[in-house]
Amino acid sequence: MNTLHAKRILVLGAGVSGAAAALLAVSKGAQVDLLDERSIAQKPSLEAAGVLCHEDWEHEYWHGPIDLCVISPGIAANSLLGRIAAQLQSELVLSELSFAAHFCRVPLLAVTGSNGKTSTVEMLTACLQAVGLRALAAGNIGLPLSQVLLDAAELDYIVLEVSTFQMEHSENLPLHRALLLNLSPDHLDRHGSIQAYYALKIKMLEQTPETGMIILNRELAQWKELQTSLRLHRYLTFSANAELKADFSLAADAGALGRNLKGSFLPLLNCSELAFAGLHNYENALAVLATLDSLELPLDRALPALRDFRVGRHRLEFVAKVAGVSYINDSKATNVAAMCNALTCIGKAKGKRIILIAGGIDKDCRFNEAKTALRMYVKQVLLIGRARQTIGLAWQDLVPIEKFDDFNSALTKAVQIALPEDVVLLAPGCASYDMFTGYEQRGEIFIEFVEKLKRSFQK
Ligand code: UMA
Repeated sequence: MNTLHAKRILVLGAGVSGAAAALLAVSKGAQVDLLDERSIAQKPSLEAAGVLCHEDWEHEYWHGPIDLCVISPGIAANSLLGRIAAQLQSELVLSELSFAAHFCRVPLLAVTGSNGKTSTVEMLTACLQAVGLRALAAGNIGLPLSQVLLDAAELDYIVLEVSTFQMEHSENLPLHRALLLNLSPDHLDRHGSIQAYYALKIKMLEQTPETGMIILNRELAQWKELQTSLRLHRYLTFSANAELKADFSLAADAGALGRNLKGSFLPLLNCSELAFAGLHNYENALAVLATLDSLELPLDRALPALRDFRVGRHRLEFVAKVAGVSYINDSKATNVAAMCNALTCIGKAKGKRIILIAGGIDKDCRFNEAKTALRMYVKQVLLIGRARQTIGLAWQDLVPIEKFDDFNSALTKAVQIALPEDVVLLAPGCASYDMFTGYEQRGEIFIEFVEKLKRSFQK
């Protein structure tokens, strides 16, 4: 599929993915129709490039010949545009990722998992650049692969963050490396069941050509659903659990990251040298080391980039200490597993001193799974958002709980009840779209509130 000359392509969704896919298709000679249920922000530039834009689309069908339908990741099967795709033969429908990947000649290093994808993609990209390679982070991180191809920069590697939304209509992804970080329930509202969600994660490994290689969490290496992929591919493992003796591992005393070779542990980096903490972050760094090793790159040249790496905003971000209380923003914790990581990471250092602000849109996650971490580390829970009743019921016998109609009231309450040495932690375990434009806005409002509080104490 190097040219699409005179092919009719229907693109569903005109966000960043759909707009870039439409332009890519036009650049390959296709006639492109682009549909969106809302107005199309980039309509003038898209039409100038030859894309036929259909905004405010409200029909459940599309008449007209189609050679291919490219679907944006945000379009669920049960949505209006999703139903248009469902009426087509399944082999005619491709994800934006899969569509773009067919034209990509740069080796793709794909990262998936329930948590830590963005940090790992950023770490891996930084390490490749430190080794002197031209690497770019793309995919679910915010830059669609179609856009990377349109920009046509000279690259040695593209590091792709891959979501299950993107995998729904992906076929034959030509991946050079496929990394599976971890698996825990998420996005069940979209995929319907844990099995369906895990299957989409595993699909990324299954689609990797046999010439590619898999890098996976040692804890997943026994999963029966993964055995076919592991039989067909070479693979390396990593784990923060030293007992599992993964290829890349944390030391038994948790003081270093290193590799297990012929029964011996060879340290590569001391944890005290790293600018980030938390077992989940160490595990991401181990996944990066394993990937670099699989590419036969000199690890010693990548280590400075790992040492200096800082995890992005809204991820266990220390905001300030005010009146002896630490305020930590982990707005990116949008599922229960990420929330538990945050509780464990802070709780291990501080004990049962956390005032947890949680809630938002429940993605059918299992709030019961946070029970142990709550009992051990949380003294009070302040709940917000649409899921506050559901979460309240799941946790009612474990910790004192209070529910709030708005974020500001919950934050004000946290300040009132926090004692010196306590930690006020925003780790919602839920999506944010019921009250905010995204997890970024939720985190920014938290930070603004804490900074204002800090200033009021300085007066
Ligand atoms: N639209 C419809 N009908 C629908 C759904 C969407 O018409 O039923 C239209 C919207 O009006 C809008 C467009 O489709 O104009 C949006 O398309 P999209 O939701 O696919 O979003 P994009 O802007 O293309 O961004 C997508 C990813 N979005 C989603 O998966 C929801 C971005 O991930 C990704 O960064 C980007 O492609 C580049 O690859 C975001 C995300 O939230 C950050 N991802 C989820 C997550 O990380 O949890 C999976």
